[in-house]
Amino acid sequence: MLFDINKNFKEFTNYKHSPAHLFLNNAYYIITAHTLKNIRPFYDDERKQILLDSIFMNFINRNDWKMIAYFVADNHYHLLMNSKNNAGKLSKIIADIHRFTAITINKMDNINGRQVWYQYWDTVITSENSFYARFNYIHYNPVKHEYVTKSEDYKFCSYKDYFEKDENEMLFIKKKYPFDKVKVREP
Ligand code: NI
Repeated sequence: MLFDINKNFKEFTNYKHSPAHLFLNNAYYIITAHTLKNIRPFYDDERKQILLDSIFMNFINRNDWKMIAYFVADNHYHLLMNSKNNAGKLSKIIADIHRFTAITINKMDNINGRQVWYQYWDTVITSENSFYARFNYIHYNPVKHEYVTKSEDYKFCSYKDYFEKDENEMLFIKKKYPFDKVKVREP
């Protein structure tokens, strides 16, 4: 399998009676954020790249999270990540990404003070099935949102990288862990 994930799920079960929004180090998070209703600020490749770069810069370079899967669209993104030792910084990281990208995009489009982002949601993943179902769900997003007919053709999604590395394993995972019952917030 692609990831050695069992240890982390075991760690999570030790905490299962804790409040729902406790931040868990070395846990897998699915994170979704979308923009204010009816606006599509990241409407071209240049703008999507700014958002994706900011996600990588803030989560990975500045706070050492690990990226598992990502999808970036005109008006939302989904991430599957490991928090490593910086789970408590999640809301600060997101705030930094959203502040920077809003200012940058508004400047490019000459729109003063527009609110770009609406909200974000995070969920800790608690089982291997759930992990891979969400992994598949994120990777179906380029097709789901009608950007392309094959996910490997979409530039702003991690699927193409996995597909290039091991097409057969990706198809195996897709078959083994169906994502049709996965509930992820969508705009
Ligand atoms: Ni989506």
